[in-house]
Amino acid sequence: MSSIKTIEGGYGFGSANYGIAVSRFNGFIVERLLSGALEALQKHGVEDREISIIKVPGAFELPLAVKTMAESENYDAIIALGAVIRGGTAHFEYVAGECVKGISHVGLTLGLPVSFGVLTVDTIEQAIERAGSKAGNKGEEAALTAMEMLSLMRQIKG
Ligand code: INI
Repeated sequence: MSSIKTIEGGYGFGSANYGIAVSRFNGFIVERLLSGALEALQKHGVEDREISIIKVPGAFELPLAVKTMAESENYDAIIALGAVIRGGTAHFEYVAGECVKGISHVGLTLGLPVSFGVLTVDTIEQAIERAGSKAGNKGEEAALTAMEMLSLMRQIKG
């Protein structure tokens, strides 16, 4: 058997505070992502008191909210949820682009897991598919990723 050490994250590893930043734009989709994220956290033993939900107007506002949450040091991991739908906006590229860039920047510069549960799709149908029907629930995936990355970072730091 190999003696090489392998470190991999997992779920259900002890207490942690999760902040979920949620955009209200396209709320009928984003609420489904939020339900998926909450179910995933609760399924793995996260208590309600360990979860805070922060609402912002749209996906463009998510980076500032996520940055402020990270700087507050009140959260061990942050999950960003939103839906940018090309069919519904002429400035899709700008909103989606700034959102992705800003959110990833926060995770890298402030050194905590920030998972990206923001749909960037062409149509409402595609958004529905990714919000709990045919193509899974991206909110659930983002929550699982946040837990896994937090567990991984705690192990790496030792
Ligand atoms: N915000 C979204 O979250 N999704 C969208 O699809 C969207 N569209 O279609 O424009 C959207 N726009 C609002 C934007 O996020 C900001 O709230 C707004 O520009 C004010 O800064």
